[in-house]
Amino acid sequence: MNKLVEEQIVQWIKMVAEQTKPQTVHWCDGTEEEARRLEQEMVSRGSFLPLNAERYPHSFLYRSDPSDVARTEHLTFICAEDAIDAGPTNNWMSPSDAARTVWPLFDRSMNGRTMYVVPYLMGPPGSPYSRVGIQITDSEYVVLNLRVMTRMGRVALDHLGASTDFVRGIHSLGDLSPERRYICHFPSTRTIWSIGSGYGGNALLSKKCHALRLASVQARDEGWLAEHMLILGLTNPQGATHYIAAAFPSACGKTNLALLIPSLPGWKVETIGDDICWMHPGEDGRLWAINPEAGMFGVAPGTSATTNPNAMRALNHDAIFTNVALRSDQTPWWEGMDERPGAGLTDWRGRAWQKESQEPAAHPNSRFTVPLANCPSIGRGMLDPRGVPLSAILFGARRRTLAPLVYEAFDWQHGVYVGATMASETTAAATGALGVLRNDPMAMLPFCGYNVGDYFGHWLAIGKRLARPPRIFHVNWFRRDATGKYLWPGFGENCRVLKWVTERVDGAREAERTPIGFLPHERDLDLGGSGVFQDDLTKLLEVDREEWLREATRTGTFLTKVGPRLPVALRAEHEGLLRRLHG
Ligand code: SAT
Ligand code: MN
Repeated sequence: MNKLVEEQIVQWIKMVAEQTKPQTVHWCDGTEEEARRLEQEMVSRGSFLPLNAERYPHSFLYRSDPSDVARTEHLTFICAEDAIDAGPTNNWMSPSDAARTVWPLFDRSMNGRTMYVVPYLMGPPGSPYSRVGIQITDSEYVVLNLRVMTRMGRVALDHLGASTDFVRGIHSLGDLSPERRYICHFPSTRTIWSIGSGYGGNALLSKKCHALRLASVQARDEGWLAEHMLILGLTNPQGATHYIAAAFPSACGKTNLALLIPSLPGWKVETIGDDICWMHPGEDGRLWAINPEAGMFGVAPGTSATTNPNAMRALNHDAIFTNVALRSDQTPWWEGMDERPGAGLTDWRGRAWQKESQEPAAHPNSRFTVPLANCPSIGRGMLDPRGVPLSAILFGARRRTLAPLVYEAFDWQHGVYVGATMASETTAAATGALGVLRNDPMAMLPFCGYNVGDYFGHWLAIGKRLARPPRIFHVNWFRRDATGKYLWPGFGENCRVLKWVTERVDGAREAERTPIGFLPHERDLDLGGSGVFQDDLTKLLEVDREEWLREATRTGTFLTKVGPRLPVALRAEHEGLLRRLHG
């Protein structure tokens, strides 16, 4: 960082301090000593509970305010100058309205607290694709989480060099009242204001606010893509590796897929990222991906030694747990963990848990924060400044009906249509009703920082620059039968689908052409030892024309809502699907 850049940063910090009036200002260096000191402060204040030091060394439980446990999409705004640039899927607030109504909430909001200045780097050090942000916050919990999720301190300022191109994030807990909670994004000044929440995606501004909402705008301007995707490497028994990126809405199994241990002998998965992916067209005509993050902020419930052994190994040391339950031996517990909770369980709010209470002991959106370096499956590609070249992109939804286990798009343009029109059932990752089907284009509905019609156009434009584009697939692990039973076992068995995906990429498998795309021949999905019945596989690969026609009507309504900026090519894809379904 040079002198001029430093001056700019200091000026900005002074301006924020004048508004928020903290007791002191502390520049975070990201060191071990600094983290230990903050942890001790949290422990002595009672905000951090040290966990059983033998079973969970150097790990803590944090309980958030019970009204602050998930992202609040209705309080999240894109503050573009013109409403049309936020588009039909975002809440819009004009920058002047934000200045009038939101900025005053920061007035004295840090009174009596320390203001932390957190420089962070998104992406591998030394990568031309990495970006810097500086987050101001008055929450020690946020600082400690950012230290896991990003590369924090000196490394970020060094990366900045003589550039002032960094994202400015201002975060304050305020009074934590949902009435005075706002998460505002200003694309033109690359600035974020977040007040009234200490929860993950609302408060760790590096994550959704920077690496998705603002980065998506930057990516549009500069010719790349910022996506809500995991990245994994899949190596077959012959030793050939394919990299795959996969978009799923929040709490639909990205972390489980990214850390998968294949049930098929001889296959291996390495983890590059579990939530966010920045992709750049390379000179070789391929699409190259980096993970901007350094840690995982994973959903705890459902994580177990059976469903995700790598996660269980990653989270039993140096972890922060948020809103999980606590056993009497000071170990964390959540629904879906294989181990029994035993007597004397304390629920996520800190109350004695009653078995009869019907309420879950851990909050359904409870989380673990751990460095990706903890993860046994971590891949070396995660640190490669060039990223990893993608062979395939998966779009995944949570659908109890309709969507088959897997199908492949005809080409890039059709794949963009498949991603753009995906719909998924809502989860506990955001406040609001659960299990409601909604369109969630590319799993970016809550995270695309600009007009979604322009976003689709940008995807189409990127495809034109790729001589060797990744193939695009749609997957659904969540299909159920009439009794509600899941038809597919998921987790480690998902490698059987990934295997077919890579075989398609290698040109080693024929497929069946259907109106919605290419489906596997039943014989080509290797089911040996999976326990899946042939009947169920038939159902999993079924394309019901009537059902798809009803879906197409729903999709048509969504495309109309996208409005005048919907690319004509996607309208044409829609017409094409209708013709094929009628044909
Ligand atoms: O809370 S986060 O937004 O970071 C997690 C998620 O919802 O994907
Ligand atoms: Mn996510």
